[in-house]
Formats: sequence, C-alpha cells, structure tokens
Amino acid sequence: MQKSILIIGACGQIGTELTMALREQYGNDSVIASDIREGSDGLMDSGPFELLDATNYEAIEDVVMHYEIEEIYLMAAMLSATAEKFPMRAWNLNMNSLFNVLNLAKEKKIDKIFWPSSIAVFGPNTPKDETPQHTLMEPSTVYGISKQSGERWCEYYFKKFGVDVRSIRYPGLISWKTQPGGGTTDYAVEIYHEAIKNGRYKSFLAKGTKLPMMFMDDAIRATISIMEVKPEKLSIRSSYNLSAMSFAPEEIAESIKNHFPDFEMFYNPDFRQQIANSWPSSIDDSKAVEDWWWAPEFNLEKTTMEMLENLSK
Ligand code: AKB
Repeated sequence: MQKSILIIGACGQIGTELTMALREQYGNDSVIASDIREGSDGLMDSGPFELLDATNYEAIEDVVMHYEIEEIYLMAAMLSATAEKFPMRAWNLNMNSLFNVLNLAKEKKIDKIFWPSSIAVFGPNTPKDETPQHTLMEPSTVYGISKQSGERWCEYYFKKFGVDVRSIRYPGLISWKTQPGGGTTDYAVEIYHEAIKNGRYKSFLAKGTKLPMMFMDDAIRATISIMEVKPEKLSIRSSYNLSAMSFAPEEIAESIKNHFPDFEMFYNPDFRQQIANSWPSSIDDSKAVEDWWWAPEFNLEKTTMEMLENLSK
C-alpha cells in the first residue's frame, strides 16, 4: 500500500534505522526524512530529506502540505541524561514537538502519529520487577516527566478529538548503525564499541543495575507493527509497555567475554546511576502481546553476536 510518511528526527539512533526500514517497505520517495541537522550518507542519499525544527509548527505544516503527508513518526527528543542538564530545553523540545503533530492530526492535516514513550515514565515508587502496564508512575527525571505528560496528552487527544496516535514505552535500545546520544542506557552500546577498540570499558552504571533493553531490529519491527494494526485492536492510547530482555552491566560484560575472553570491565558510576535507580528492572508487556501479537527475537546473546560481528567489519 502506498502512503506518504514523514519522520521527524530521522538522523538519530532510532530515526536512522526506522527511515531505512520504512523506505524499504513503502518505497524511497514515499518516506520523507527530516531533522534539524543532516544525517548519514545512506539516509541522505536514499530518499527525500528536509531540514526541519520539530518545535516549529508552521515549518512542519509546510512539509506536510508539500508532500501530502499522511503519517508522522515523531522521533525527535532530548533523552534522560542530557535533559537533566538542560531541563527547560528538554521540556520545550519534547512537549512542543508533540503538540505540533497532535494539533496537525486534530486539524485533519495528517491521519496517524507514532510517538515514542519510554520506561522513564516509571519512577522510584513503581514496582521494579515485571512492571505492569497500569501502575504507580511518579517519574523523577525531566525526561520521564515529559514522557509521562506526553502519554496523558496522547490519550486525551485520542479520546477528545479522535486523533489516531500510537505509542510504545521503549526500553534502552542497542544498535550498531547509529550511536545513541544523551541517554542513561547508552552504556549498553558504548561497551561494544570500546570492547572492539580497546578491549576494556568503564561503565557509568554500577554492578547490579538491571534495566530493560532491546535490540534495534526488534524496536523497529515493533514500531512498524503497531502502526499497521487496525485501530480497534489498540486498547491503550497512552503508550504500550514493551519488553525483550533485562540485564545488568556485569551480565553484558560476561556475554562479551564469551567472545573476547580478555575483555576487562571497570565501574565508575556517575549522575546517571540515580536515573537508572529510578527505573524498572523488567517490564510486563502482556498488553502488547495481546493487542498486536508482540514477540521479541533478540536476547542478550544474540544481540552481542550481532553487535560484535557488525562493529568488527
Ligand atoms: C534513555 O536512556 O534516556 C533512553 C530511554 C530509556 O528512554 N534510552
């Protein structure tokens, strides 16, 4: 089926791979990549690209009108660690960009929105293990507060104006094509780069800090799947819990050691430890399984193999 799609924040960790996957599926010219800066050659050369500020409503509206956009994937956001340093900038980017696309849909200028939420919506008082879909949520980070508020607004726009907005609470995402930036779970990507380059890694999270994680291929598949499901199947219009694996820094180190026995791990926790301490260890995603048949394909071992193989090339 042909449709015109706009990705906002296409040059980031998720945006880059999502753009390529959607171009593969719907054709290069149907998927318009946009970001505040230019991205990798592969992304820039494979289809249309627009320089776009996610906080500028008129600029987004112009692109939507020009390309007759039907769906927007809003991937622009400031992540947890950077947001603690720039609270107002984070709030401005994370909230205004969301309002821009919600209002475009409310005004019937687009049909459908994907907006990413995060495990950061949960807080220190949330049950840590197998965190349920509906539970106590008192996020204690700037990023988490913006994602929690965003979820409330998504549900509000769906109920009040019939806006077809769909969302997933991503765990930490692991990928080799594009590096993450400014997140608390970034260590789980850096560790593979450092293992190959230097044979050692100094973790900014302490031993025992178990967090929910996911390999990027699973995250992209989940994102495209939830957008393809018939609207009546979706019982959650805030954001779905999603799960693949959970591990602590020493476990990822062990899985690297299985391939590089000389790999050395050190620990030097910094301010990101406090953020990680406020997040769940594992997630109950039974609603996503029930509503749109979610099933992950990558565990830690398979992720480590993919990462080491591709980064070694
Ligand atoms: C972060 O660490 O900030 C993100 C997230 C879990 O949303 N990767």
